[in-house]
Amino acid sequence: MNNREIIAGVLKRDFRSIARAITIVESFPESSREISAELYALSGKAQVIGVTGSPGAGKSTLVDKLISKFRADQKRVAVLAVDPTSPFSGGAILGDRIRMDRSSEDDTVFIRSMATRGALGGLPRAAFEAVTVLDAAGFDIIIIETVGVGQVEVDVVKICDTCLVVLVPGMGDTVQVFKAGILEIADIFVINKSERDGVELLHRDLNLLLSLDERAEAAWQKAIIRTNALNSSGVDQLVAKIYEHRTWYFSDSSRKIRRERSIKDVIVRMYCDQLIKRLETVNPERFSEIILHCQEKKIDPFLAVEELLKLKLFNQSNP
Ligand SMILES: Nc1nc2c(ncn2[C@@H]2O[C@H](COP(=O)(O)OP(=O)(O)O)[C@@H](O)[C@H]2O)c(=O)[nH]1
Ligand SMILES: [Mg+2]
Repeated sequence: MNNREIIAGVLKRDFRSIARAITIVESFPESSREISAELYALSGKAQVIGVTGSPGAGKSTLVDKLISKFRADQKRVAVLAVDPTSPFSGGAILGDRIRMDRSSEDDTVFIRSMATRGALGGLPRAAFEAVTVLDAAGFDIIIIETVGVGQVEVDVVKICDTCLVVLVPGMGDTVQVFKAGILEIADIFVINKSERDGVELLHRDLNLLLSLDERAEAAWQKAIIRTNALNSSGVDQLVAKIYEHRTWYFSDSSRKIRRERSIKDVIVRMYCDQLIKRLETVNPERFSEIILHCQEKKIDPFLAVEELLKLKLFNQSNP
């Protein structure tokens, strides 16, 4: 399949083409350019939902249930699992998986995992481009499941429109939420496994946390929803909240601000990648020499950077 065929396939929502396009943006960013350029202009309609939280919090189980609900509402759903361990073992998905393999016209659920390591130019860029592909393909809802609350996860979640943070009573991860800067980007807190002891305590902790959030925009009241992903209790309320957020988001200027921020993130990241590549290819001898001088304490790192900045990285004809 050449890029033309892939693009045409993506626009027809052909699953094989979509999978191919995502592989390209993930592993061959150089050749993804043509695909991205064309599809980017056609993207922007989907609601991108980030689902983050500690391993074992029940994200995948919850995503399974969300998919069923969205499908019942006639939505086309795509899932990017940024977590190789995500099983998606739920019955609803199993059926979808089988159908996915057939890649027939009426397929509505696309599931794909993305490697946390090895995505050239970083995972957030790859995820951003994968979202572009799925969005242009006409999925109404794109869910990104990402494990943990580390920096990479936060960066991935930044590209989402609606951010769900999944917490579990008794795991003490409210502190994590605070530390990792998740609080600012969370739109909906999900207390999963809410049948467990400690649910009231966690709910109270979260309320307290929210009341301390200085940046709380009056516009969107961050919500706390209790769920039990095993028996689906609370899932309807969660979905209602997700739709509510979409309505608000698409009508409020916050969307613009958030998109601006995430696009800036992605551009800056790509810019840095280019810079590093140039450093390594345009004048590798000088680059090595500067590193060596720094290592030998002839110059300090600040001076090393100044030396690097003097290199003419972009005025030369080599690519
Ligand atoms: N008791 C209980 N177990 C749950 C609930 N949600 C998920 N689980 C279980 O928690 C474990 C981890 O779930 P999983 O969805 O893989 O978590 P993830 O790592 O966050 O994706 C699985 O054994 C699930 O069956 C829940 O609401 N209550
Ligand atoms: Mg999972």
